[in-house]
Amino acid sequence: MSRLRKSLPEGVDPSRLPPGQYNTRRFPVLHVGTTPKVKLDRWDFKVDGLVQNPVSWSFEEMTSLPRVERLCDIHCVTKWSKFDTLWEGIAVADVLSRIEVLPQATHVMVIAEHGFTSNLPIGDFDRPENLFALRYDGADLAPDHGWPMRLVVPHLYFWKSVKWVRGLRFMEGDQPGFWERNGYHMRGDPWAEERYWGD
Ligand SMILES: Nc1nc2c(c(=O)[nH]1)N[C@H]1C(S)=C(S)[C@@H](COP(=O)(O)O)O[C@H]1N2
Ligand SMILES: [Mo]
Repeated sequence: MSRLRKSLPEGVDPSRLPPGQYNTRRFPVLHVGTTPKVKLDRWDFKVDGLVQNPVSWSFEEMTSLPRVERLCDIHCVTKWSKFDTLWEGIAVADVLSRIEVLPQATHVMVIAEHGFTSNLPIGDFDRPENLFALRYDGADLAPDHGWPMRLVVPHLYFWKSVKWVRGLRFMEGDQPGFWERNGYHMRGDPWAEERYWGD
């Protein structure tokens, strides 16, 4: 039996593991800076840039949107992957249905507490499996994993899944976010091993 096979949970299809990744059952915590102390009564979710109707939603408004569940595999650029992670939250598609994005917008900057950012092409952002997660594995998100809300974009490396998310800015053309300015790839497709600049 190959090493790759042995590192996978029983019965998991090895084709689910992208090149250069290993499987873990743990849930490592990775971020720059400290975990923000979020106050829900001062929390808002702002959408601006190239939109017809900039919005600012309170936590109550945001969390009154319909809930969805998603089961997905996640892949970190530091080479761990985790299978069958269960999230509950608000579908990105549902948020987008309430915003009129202008036709010239091509990318979105996802904005978090402490000014953390990550950039995505709109085509990677507007996918049915993406969600703004409020809960993981049946419980509210842990503060370290992004409480009260994080983005989950399972088909790209996990640094695009912005924790403590607070807003979106729609842009014409691409701009690097925090990790993308510091050596990470602009897109981050794990299946193409788009890890760092020049990959
Ligand atoms: N706000 C914020 N979100 C972030 C980060 C960060 O530094 N700040 N790091 C990213 C990186 S590099 C990874 S690998 C994942 C880790 O998520 P986890 O700690 O829940 O495993 O969060 C991503 N989201
Ligand atoms: Mo990461």
